[in-house]
Amino acid sequence: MNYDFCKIISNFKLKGELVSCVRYGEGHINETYLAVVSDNGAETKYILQKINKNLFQNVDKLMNNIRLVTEHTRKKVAERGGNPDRESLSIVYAIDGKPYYRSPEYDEYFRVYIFITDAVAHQREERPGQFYQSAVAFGEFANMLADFNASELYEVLPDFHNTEKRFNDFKVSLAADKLGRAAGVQAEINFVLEREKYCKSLVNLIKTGQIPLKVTHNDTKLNNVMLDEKTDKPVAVIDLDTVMPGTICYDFGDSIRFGCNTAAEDEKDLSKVNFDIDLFEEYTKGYLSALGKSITPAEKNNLAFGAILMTYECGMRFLSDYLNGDTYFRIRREGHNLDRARTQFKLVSDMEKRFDEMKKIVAAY
Ligand code: ADP
Ligand code: GN1
Ligand code: MG
Repeated sequence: MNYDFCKIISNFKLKGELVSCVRYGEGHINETYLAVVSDNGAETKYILQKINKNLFQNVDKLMNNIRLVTEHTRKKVAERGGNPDRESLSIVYAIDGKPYYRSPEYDEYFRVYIFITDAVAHQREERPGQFYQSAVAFGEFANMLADFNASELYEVLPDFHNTEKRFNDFKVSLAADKLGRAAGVQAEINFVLEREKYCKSLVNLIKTGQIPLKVTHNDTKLNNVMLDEKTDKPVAVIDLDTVMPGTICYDFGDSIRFGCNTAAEDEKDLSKVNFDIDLFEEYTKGYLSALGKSITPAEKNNLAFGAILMTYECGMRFLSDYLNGDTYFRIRREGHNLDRARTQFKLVSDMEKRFDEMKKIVAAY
């Protein structure tokens, strides 16, 4: 779809004319563009996103969450003497004052963020220490939100990390087998079914109050954090669509899932996909140092398991989407979601073998 970006941008409180607008980043959910606006020759970059309206059915409430969270983080950054436009995600408001713009022509929702300058969202660790810094970033983000009033937040995607529910959804997709794909992926299906026992444990610990609900990010991939392009120091956490009550075991686990993979999330050659325990240690060190004393013993005891669970859950979600006909995660090639599911299951197997070591590492910090 070709959009009239000049017109879309003109509905936001921005000074200048649109010079260019190109697809940007590697997110699976929204459509992200880099927009360059010129004001008398002075160029400023912005992030323009078409919000995934299939997934986010109440954009008004979604964007109200992001407004509340970013107002909070901007205030925290200002209090510590930082630059809120760079060290927090920041909304550019629409002319009508809303934190998004609904285009009547396209019946689509768009939002604009200030571009976080001189920073990179990495797909993987390129220099030693970057993964450590991402852990510090997510730990500090959790700290900033520790005094945020969670009851103000709308639960954008209910049961987002309710693995029990995800398992049931998987079984529904399997039973429907809309495209007749199940027969070709029996090994992957069995991998999921054999591990049903994983699904209940964290859900139950939350239900019984043994693990506290906190305001968490819920999508803590390495490419959802911006690191300084020169120093690799944390700049800001981005992609705040899923900020909701959750547990830090999910946040920790999802970072490990993505960041401790020696290959890409969609690598076809599984011999390249391995769980890197040194990176696990790096992240654990960074995350626990940033969280300090706020972590409870029950949370700490379940961090390593959280990594297995989030990887299993994500693999199950990719496989469900493959069975459903690729309707949720954006795919760029045939079988993309199946490739993604396979990498996740390879990582789960690796982590299962090294679970004792993982627990020892967590206990040591
Ligand atoms: P998705 O929900 O689809 O993952 P994201 O919000 O994570 O979308 O954005 C996709 C990518 O766009 C990020 O990984 C990052 O590279 C880039 N990006 C997003 N927001 C900003 C920003 N404010 N400044 C600079 N880059 C950004
Ligand atoms: C999606 O939006 P993005 O690309 O950062 C997904 C996550 C998955 C991830 C897998 C809202 O994250 O839950 O873990 O893909 N986000 C949503 O890479 O479903
Ligand atoms: Mg993202």
